Amino acid sequence: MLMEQTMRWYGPNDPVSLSDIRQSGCTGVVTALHHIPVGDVWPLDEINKRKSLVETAGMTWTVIESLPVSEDIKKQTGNYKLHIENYKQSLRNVAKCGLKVVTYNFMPILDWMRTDIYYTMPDGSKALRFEKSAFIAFDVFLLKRPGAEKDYTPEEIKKAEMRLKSMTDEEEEVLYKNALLGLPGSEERFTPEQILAALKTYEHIDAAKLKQHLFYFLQQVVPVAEEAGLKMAIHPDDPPYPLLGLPRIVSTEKDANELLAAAPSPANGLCYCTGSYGVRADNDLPGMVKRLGDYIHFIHLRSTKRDADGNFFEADHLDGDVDMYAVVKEIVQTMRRRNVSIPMRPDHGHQMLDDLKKTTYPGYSAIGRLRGLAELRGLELGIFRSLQEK
Ligand code: DNO
Repeated sequence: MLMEQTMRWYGPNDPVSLSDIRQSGCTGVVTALHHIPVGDVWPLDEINKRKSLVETAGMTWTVIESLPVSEDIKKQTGNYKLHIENYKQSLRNVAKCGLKVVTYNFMPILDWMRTDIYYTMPDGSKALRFEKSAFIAFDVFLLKRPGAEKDYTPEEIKKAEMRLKSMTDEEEEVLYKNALLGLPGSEERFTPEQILAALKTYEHIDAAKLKQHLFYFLQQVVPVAEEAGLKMAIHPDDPPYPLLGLPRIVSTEKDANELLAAAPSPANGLCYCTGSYGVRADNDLPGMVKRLGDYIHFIHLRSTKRDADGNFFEADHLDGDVDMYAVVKEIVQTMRRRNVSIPMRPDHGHQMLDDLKKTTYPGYSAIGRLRGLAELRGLELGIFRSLQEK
């Protein structure tokens, strides 16, 4: 059994069409109702509408990414009880429409964070990159987050200051914009005032507290998911460490084990993202598949390349620090043992060829993802066949 090949589709406004996704060899589509406000119930008719768009294009809506968790739920403030009830209802609704896997994350305020979304690779394609000094420059000197200096060493701050001085006004503006990019699927950016105000609301929430909130959320929603026959798949933090003073609690194998233990159920599982977990050298990626394989319900394959200064960029899918051969081999063995096909998507891709002229969601141009998918597909088939022959 091979992984089910899917790609993310941001919906009818996505410049990458369903037909593009189908031509790349996918049988499944990963999408979400980005237009429904976070915290509201996903109505049956909206879910069915999206489902039939995907089916008319000859594919299946395999995974929801994401059914987002509201800030109130993460902080246990305001309307969080109502939002949890709404989340349960959304779960029942998506299950009624025949969906099976629900991805979400528990990252406060921000989802992924990069300082550069057009980092030029030696071959001329563009990649996403996180540059530590640029990020510190943003945090300390542009955003001027109160207390930010405490999170860095004096050397780091000095370096960030020099980095900022080396930037043209235009580069500074671009850094500012990238760092304030909103959630995936939205074209909105936070204003500095909004982000500072949002950060303030987390002042009293440390990692231990945020974990309690996640565990409470899971204890509430997982039984509903289980009863409805769904699998929940939590996406890890990207990058997998605290940012802007915010706690991040899904960054390591230990974190994953804890959240699984907090609400034991076949419905409580993981979205295994090699690009996110892989930014930490202390995450043993193939080992995580081996040990957590029973709980992996969705897979994002992508590789990053780190350097000694804490920077990383998104490498080609089979390049970088992720040992993709070892990871895919473990996945093939896990699926064989479990007798299931786990949905996979090539996560991100370089902007390349014709796509360099187009505007797409950062990381989600068609051709770069197609290249990644094609390479991963070949790698998997090679491993699968050679294991069969043994
Ligand atoms: C990045 C994505 C994440 C992911 C969410 C899931 O491109 O992998 O933004 O969709 O964190 O909730």
